[in-house]
Amino acid sequence: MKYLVKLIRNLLGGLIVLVDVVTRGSKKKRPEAEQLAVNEAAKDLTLYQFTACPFCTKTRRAMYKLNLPIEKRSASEGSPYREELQAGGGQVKVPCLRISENGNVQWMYDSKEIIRYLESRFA
Ligand SMILES: N[C@@H](CCC(=O)N[C@@H](CS)C(=O)NCC(=O)O)C(=O)O
Repeated sequence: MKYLVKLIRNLLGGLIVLVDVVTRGSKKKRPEAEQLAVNEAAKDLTLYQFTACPFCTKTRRAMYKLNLPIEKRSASEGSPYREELQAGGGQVKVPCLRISENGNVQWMYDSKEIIRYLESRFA
């Protein structure tokens, strides 16, 4: 039963990912120098995520639309990044955005809050 629930969850997650890829449209276009600055700023951000999580898909979609090359780290069972997320952020919940700014690190949970933050900074 547990495996069936997991299978259905992964199938639904895969479907959401597929629909997202097909419908997400185009990326934000910026002048080259501006995009280079954005790419540089994105180096201080890391997204901890699951591939088939709808909240993560929504967050990745916003990142794609804003043309943000943010590193993604899988927090799935067995991944070393799962422990990193637990140790740094305090809980294994995704999506979580790790923000490193002037030597300070913030772990932002909740897709809505993450998207609001990215839009306020990069839209
Ligand atoms: N309100 C949160 C919900 C996030 C959430 O429920 N994430 C699930 C995955 S879809 C999670 O991390 N669950 C913990 C786990 O599966 O270990 C958001 O919008 O980001």
